[in-house]
Amino acid sequence: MGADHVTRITHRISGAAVTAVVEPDPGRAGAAAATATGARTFARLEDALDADALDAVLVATPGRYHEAVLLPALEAGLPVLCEKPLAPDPESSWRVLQAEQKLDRPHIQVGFMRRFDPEYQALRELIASGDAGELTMLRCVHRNPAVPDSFTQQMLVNDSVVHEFDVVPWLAGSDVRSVEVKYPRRNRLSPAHLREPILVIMELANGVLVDVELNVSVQFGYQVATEAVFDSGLARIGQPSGLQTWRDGRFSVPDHTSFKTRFATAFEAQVQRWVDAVGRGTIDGPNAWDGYRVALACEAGVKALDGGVVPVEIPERPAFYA
Ligand code: ISE
Repeated sequence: MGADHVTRITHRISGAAVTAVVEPDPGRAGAAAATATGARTFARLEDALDADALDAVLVATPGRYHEAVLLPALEAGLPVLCEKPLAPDPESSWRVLQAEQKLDRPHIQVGFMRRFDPEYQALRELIASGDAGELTMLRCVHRNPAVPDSFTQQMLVNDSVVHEFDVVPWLAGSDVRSVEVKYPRRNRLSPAHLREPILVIMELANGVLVDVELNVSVQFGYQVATEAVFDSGLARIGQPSGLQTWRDGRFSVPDHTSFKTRFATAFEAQVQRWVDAVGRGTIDGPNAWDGYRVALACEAGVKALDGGVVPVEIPERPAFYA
């Protein structure tokens, strides 16, 4: 993701340039910096801060390293776009919130890029308009072609369903109240240590019921789609689209094979709006409080992998994030 963002900022985003790549592996740092003219490389964020080499930070390390870079970035008073998750658990996310609240205003935007996807935005508008009546259910699918061996059972929730834990409350205008996980028959093509697919069931505070099929070994492609069920209608987003062809007795429509293309528009809009917001001294997207709420839902989701319906209790939002 880091290298991807360097290319994006260098070639497609206006109003920002990559001035420093912070990466402990010198080979990877050099390769990423080579795509951005004039970018310097540093092994540690602290070194880049000492060299006064940046005025905003995009964090794309694995989630377990986020706190270690967010804290010095906040101490330096820099605006941050932090890839999801904010931090891997509610405790570390809370520490980040505490550090941020020493500043005059929120400085962290969290990279839940689905909120910038035009189809998700259209669905949210339809739900809010009430034109199809009240929303009753959301039926979500989240399918990856394959995952590396390093992908753990907990990552099904913390790395993948984490997106639904953000975008579902944003769509439905209501928080997650409980999480349950059901296991269908295992996919024999899953890595040996994974038990998946899983069916995640969320109950929202407003009574909307949500199911998410999370399936990370489907082989054929990358699909993220949602069907919204209303009193008087249905809406669907994320279906395969593009050039339809009829050839050799077959009808076909292209589908994605990676989140990088499925959400290309969303990633670009997210980074451009963050850059524009930094220019105005603000953020423009999900904040650290959203990241914290998602961390609470993920914690419940990980517990639910072992069975039962696990409640999610969200404390009152600090006025700082109003
Ligand atoms: C990955 O880290 C992402 O963020 C993708 O959006 C998600 O679909 C995938 O499951 C994750 O592993």
